[in-house]
Amino acid sequence: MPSLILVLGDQLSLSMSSLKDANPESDIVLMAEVMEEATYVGHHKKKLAFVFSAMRHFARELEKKGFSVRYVHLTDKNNQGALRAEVSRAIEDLSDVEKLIVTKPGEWRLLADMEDWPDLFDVEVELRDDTRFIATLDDFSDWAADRKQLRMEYFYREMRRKTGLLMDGDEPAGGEWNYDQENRKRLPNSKQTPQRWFCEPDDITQEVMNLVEDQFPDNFGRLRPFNYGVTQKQAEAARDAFISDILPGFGDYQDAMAQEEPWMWHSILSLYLNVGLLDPLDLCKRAEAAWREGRAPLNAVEGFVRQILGWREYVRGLYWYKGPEYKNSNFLNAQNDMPEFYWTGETDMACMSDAIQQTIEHAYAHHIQRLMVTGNFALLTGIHPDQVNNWYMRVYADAYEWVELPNTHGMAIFADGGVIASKPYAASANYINKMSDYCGNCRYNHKGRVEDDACPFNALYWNFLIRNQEVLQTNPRMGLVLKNVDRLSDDDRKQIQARAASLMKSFGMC
Ligand code: FAD
Ligand code: DLZ
Repeated sequence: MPSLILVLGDQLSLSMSSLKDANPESDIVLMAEVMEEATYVGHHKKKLAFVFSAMRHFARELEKKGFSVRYVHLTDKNNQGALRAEVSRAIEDLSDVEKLIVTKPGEWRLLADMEDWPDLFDVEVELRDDTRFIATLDDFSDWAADRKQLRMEYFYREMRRKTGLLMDGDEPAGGEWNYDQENRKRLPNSKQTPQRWFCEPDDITQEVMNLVEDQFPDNFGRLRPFNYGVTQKQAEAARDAFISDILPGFGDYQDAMAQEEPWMWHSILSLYLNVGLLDPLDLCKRAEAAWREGRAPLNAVEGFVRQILGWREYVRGLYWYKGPEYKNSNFLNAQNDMPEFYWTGETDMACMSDAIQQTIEHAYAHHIQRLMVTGNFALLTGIHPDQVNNWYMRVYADAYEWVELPNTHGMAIFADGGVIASKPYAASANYINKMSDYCGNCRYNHKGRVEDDACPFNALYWNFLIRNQEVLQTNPRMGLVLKNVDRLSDDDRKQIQARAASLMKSFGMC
């Protein structure tokens, strides 16, 4: 008897649990472009083009494998605009469907909706676990259950042991678990960044780009040129080019930033991983093989594997472990509005302008820009967590709540009070200057604190510490930094607070 298999826009893997026992002869795969998913946040135009084009290409792949695919285009006359309504319409139209099979979605919002489906539809509904991750959700909760602190590093070590990745017997390869200390080089002026793999849009992507232009003209971001891959084959080509040409340099400059250098040695693979065009375990194994065969150094490969086997798996586990209430905390009582320049990049702060302009252009910024530039600014100025989370969901091609939320809410703005980070990632211009060439190209002086031309990050940093001194006082990792606040004279404090207030006013924040 036929089953209807719903495949979502970020479930584009032939190995999906929903497809594992599918019978192409009898089963029907449903894929639907719907306004509800396209508008629950106002996605970047490039993300919309990427997801719709990747969905259309995946439907073709399924058809080549002999599946019947019921593909609903966004502008189809009868499109009901929501996944549940499209499932309902498909069940009605097909009349002999006995069972609906879906792999669980990546967001609480949609899972809550799907959990009502058994009561709504006259067919059996089977929600299957998403098996594309290296750790199961039970693995994560078993690990987390008796711990006071859920630090990524210990989860990562457990995952290394579990998978055997970068292990020599029971010991970590090279003797250390973590080569983070070797991943903090500044980019020398003379060093050229490498050429990257990109591709030209085919007819399907061109058609989707026209659709996005037509239906979402006011969304954030620049649509053209569009050069991301949209098929598994293209994602694999991007992966192979990364492993052979870029990975060897990944470690050294992992934390570095440079003006008009959006990619550095980063992989630009998150958008493919997150929709299922690449497999995370396979990617880690390929990176490990590059080290074992002498094609990449250990600090690079360990750093890369840590991002995927460690951070990516950890934030996903934590998102589901903490539940939908996780996003409601506001530990630092941040209440301010996001300044307009987050949407335009029009600010004299060279680092903010560059990170935001790249985001507009590419729907991409690398991790340190997200954390230590735009995230740090939001932390220091106390932008309300809902606004910060909303911004990160809207502007990046790889944004899905399971990965965006822990990174933003926990890592960047400490709104969870320390579930993820042991202390706030608050930094002054000193850090940005150390890790980038931004300050040399900026109209602000990175050394000044309260003068008219002083870098805003400095007064905002000190003001952040003054404002949050009491609530951070009990954090053992903040002791040293807060001692410096105690040393400020009354006059220093007043000047810092006055400068911070005047900056915030000039940014339209209060
Ligand atoms: P690389 O630097 O090449 O890293 C390799 C891979 O490791 C990435 O492709 C990604 O899959 C994984 N990875 C690296 N860091 C993290 C991390 N902290 N958490 C989870 N996976 C990680 N990543 C997303 O995929 N989607 C998001 O919506 C997202 N939002 C973020 C918001 C903030 C505030 C911060 C600080 C980070 C966020 N990240 C997010 C994590 C990280 O910034 C991106 O994964 C990375 O920049 C993607 O670029 P890349 O593929 O070149 O990564
Ligand atoms: C991101 C996205 C977009 C823009 N559009 C669709 C869509 O039209 N149909 C669909 O099935 N999925 C889409 N997606 C991906 C979903 O939003 C994603 O599956 C959920 O957020 C769960 O992770």
